[in-house]
Amino acid sequence: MVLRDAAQRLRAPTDLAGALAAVVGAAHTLSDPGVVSSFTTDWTRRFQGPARMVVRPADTAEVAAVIRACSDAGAGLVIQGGNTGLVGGSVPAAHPGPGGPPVLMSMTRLDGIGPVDKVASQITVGAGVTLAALQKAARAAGLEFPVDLAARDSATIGGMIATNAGGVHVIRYGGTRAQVVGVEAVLADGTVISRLGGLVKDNTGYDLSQLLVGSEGTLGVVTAARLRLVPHLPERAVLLLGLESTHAATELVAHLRTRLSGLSAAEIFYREGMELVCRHSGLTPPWPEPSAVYLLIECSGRTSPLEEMMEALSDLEVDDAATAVATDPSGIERLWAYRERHTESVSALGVPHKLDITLPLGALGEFEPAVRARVEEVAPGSTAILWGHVGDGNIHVNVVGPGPEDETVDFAVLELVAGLGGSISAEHGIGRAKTAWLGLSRSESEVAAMSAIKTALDPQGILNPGVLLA
Ligand code: 2HG
Ligand code: ZN
Repeated sequence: MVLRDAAQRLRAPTDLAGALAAVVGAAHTLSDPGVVSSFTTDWTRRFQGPARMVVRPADTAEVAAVIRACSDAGAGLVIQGGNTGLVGGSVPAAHPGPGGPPVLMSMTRLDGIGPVDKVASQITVGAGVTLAALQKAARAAGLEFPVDLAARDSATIGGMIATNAGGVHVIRYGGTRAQVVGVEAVLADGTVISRLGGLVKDNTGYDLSQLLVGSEGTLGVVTAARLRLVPHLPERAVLLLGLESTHAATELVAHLRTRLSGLSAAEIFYREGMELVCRHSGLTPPWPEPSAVYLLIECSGRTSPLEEMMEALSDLEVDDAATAVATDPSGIERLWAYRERHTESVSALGVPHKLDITLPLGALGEFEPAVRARVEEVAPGSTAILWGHVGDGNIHVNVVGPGPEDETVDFAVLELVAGLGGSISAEHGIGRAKTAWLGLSRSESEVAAMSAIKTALDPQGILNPGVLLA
């Protein structure tokens, strides 16, 4: 038995390469190291690992055949969309397990966009469709896909479903999970499950589509999705305010929630982020005197939300010298740029440790100074840049300085978060970055239940090995 396993492992790479080329075509089986390396390093550059080859299937049948071939060869399979994930979940492990490096399956060729179903306000798209392409298709029909995030031009719907991506409109519409009516997916044994019929109500047992949302490619490979659309709201107003503290920002958001019917985003960033973004992007700061905290509020509607916004502010004491408002597209883009350019600006500083966390809103005011102090304590001299979706209690703690392999600061921040009743991952997932600390946010019983589901659906452990569950 042992001898047979060993013989199979030795034979697998070449046999598997031939089998995969027969499925997807030689042109879509990539093994040139220079080409493969662009798939095997993640966006942050913190996570990378070897792959046997990259395969690029074109449709669900090819995905199923790739999975069957990998299963037969006992080879691991890493699934990748736009490679915009920030926790190493869509690149191979740095140190391959006993089965050798995995195959990396890129999903970007599954990029079909179905017609908008105006009666149901839904659309069916392939897993490899980018968020920007989906948004464009929805808008052409007077509708909108309500999830939005800065990586929209590369992030794919499959990846967003796998990670239950959040973005800037969760405060109004919920995250990706809330938009998924059903998915088509291939399970680890190559069987296909399909729930693309668009039924909004369907209580016929376990909701397998929703089980796959946020499963980070460990339970099945999503190949297509049926998605909810909402009305496109053409009128927008964006307000940028300078404030003194995180506490002041959460208080203000609490007030605005009761006053703004069109509230669609409430974002926070800080002086160090504003200065970094302006330095990196050549933007001019919104006002001369830097503020400690910046709060960006967006409202949208069929008619201009500006009046409602101004009225909501009228009974508050806001500093006019630290206030900017925009209602025209270029002004709105300019104000959003201060917020959206944080990720790229931080990456220009170095390889960041990205700690995407969420806290009960009432704890954010205490957390912000505490986390800065904790980072300085365990990684003196490093740079901490904080920003996030304040309306959701979601802060992105980015630390530049410690080496990519040094996890001291990661643990220190996540431990602090857990102690305050928060979660170690808000919207980016666990990936490879946080598997060691899953127990800070999930009980032993929960991890055991998750492992049982994984074993039932993927007994060989071939799908995204090492991601989410160690
Ligand atoms: C954002 O909200 C994204 O900007 C990325 O979730 C966060 O780069 C990050 O840490
Ligand atoms: Zn975010």
